[in-house]
Amino acid sequence: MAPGNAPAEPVVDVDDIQGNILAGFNKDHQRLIAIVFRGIPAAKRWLLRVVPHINSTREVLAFNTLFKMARARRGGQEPIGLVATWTNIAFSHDGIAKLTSAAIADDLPDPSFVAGLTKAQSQFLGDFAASPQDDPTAEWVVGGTGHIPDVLMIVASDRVDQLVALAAEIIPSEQIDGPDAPTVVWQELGETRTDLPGHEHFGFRDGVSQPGVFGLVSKRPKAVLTPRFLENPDPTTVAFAKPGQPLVWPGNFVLGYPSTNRNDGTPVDPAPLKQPWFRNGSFLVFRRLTQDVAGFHRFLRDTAADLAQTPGFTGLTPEHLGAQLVGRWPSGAPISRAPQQDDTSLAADSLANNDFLFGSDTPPPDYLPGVKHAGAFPPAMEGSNGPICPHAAHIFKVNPRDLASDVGPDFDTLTRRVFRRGIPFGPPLAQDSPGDDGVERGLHFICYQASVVDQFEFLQQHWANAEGFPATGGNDTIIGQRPDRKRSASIPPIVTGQQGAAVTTPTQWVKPTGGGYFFAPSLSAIRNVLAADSPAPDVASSRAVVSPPRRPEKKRG
Ligand code: N7H
Repeated sequence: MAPGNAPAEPVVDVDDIQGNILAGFNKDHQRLIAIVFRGIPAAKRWLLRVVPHINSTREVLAFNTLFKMARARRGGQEPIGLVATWTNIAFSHDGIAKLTSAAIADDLPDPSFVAGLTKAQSQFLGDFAASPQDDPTAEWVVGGTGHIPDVLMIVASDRVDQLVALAAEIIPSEQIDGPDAPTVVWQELGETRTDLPGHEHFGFRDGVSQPGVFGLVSKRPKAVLTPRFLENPDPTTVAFAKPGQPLVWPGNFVLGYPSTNRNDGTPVDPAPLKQPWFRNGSFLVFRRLTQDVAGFHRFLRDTAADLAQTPGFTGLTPEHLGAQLVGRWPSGAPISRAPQQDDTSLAADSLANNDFLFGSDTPPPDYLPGVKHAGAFPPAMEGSNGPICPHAAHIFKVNPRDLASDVGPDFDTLTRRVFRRGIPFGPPLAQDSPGDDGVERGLHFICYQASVVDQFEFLQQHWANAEGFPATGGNDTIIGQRPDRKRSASIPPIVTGQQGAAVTTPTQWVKPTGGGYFFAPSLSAIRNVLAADSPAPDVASSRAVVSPPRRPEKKRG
């Protein structure tokens, strides 16, 4: 975008926004803790005790920058001893209603958050139940009907011992917070795979594609939140931070900032918030998704063996079919740039592994002066040789990139982007396992957005579940859900000039087994509104109730 034409980027309040939203903890160990309030005064006392531990965007950004610098100087080796342990917190509608009032909680600008991830909302997402009348959340381990937690806490660390120590200090305790202290109703540790770090249980690298955000971390014009590597000379097209990483206005992730116009990408002023303290908050969607790893790989083996007998798919391997269903190879290399086989060097290059378009050939990136880049990989030729990536592939279904979707141009797709902060749970299935080992495993899917309705729910219900949206080509066979559980995907041939094929899955390998909709408020909102007005301890306790002294708060801009 030419400097003269570029709209001014807002200063984002990185001291007030929780750190996992825009910066991302990105830790190897992450525990989710669901909490229910009993007495409200005790809940507020506990919250006040926890506030100093909740990490801001500035803290997480600073650590992530330091870590990347140290790792780069060591040729990619992880710096020893540079560890951090973080916490963030989010509240369900019920949790906010209890700490304020039902009317105030109803003021939050998202009907699905207000409704909660209840039976009706879960049915809307296509979650499976034995019959249409049954409640799909009935068997959930967390968040099912009648069991919605008030709080979801995230404690994440590079070291599990430090995670355990911090969690022990900050979870509610009757000794510290009084006999009516909130109760932990569920908790579970997510961990990066030790056998394949950074990969989810099906074997694919995760966390490769995240949006960039317009915005500054201070009034200095070059202090950008998302580092910039590219020139953006044409203000009428989507602007990119890195190749394939579009810039989205911060109001699509955090309340109270300009958001992206779905027709032309220009910034739209934020709608007035009914409560000023909603500013700097973000909606968190949590889905505990169990994965049938053996079932997925059995399907790939059987289907690839069948298809390999046909002229369009001669030599098709299970790995190649998996790459077509995801849109990336296990390493993370996009099939649009590596159509025939995995390319681990391409996958490892963060300036190349997202540099692909679906609607046209991808032009060479226009780097800013001084940016070092390898750039020796073949470009994606989806325009001339495509479609290479099936339109049913998971990464196409949830982000059709430059290709206009059923609801609008590429600018509209920007408004659907979310920040994903998930991590696997459960042990990996042994590579040589002949079948399922009966152990539960899956993904703690977490994403942040400014609208659950227009972002997470839209991606899941309108695109992933559908056969014909965002473009014709079938269902998302990874996360799409249908009442009969069968999903179909059209796969382009891997042999030029031959026919493609349609594959149909017999079952659903990813199943929701828990979850909820939450609001991650700003630090000042937690301290000054949600934890405020704590009266003296409600119930006499034999031990002193430790409550930090209250100090007058500075007003934030
Ligand atoms: Fe997905 N997988 O292993 O196949 N996802 N996902 N996801 N996902 C992505 O780009 C996976 C789920 C998105 O910008 C990759 O990080 C699995 C839900 C989005 O190109 C892989 C599960 C939703 C993207 C997976 C799961 C999304 C994305 C590629 C469940 C939202 C970015 C690596 C168990 C409704 C797309 C990467 C882009 C990428 C997998 C869930 C959304 C490998 C196994 C529920 C927006």
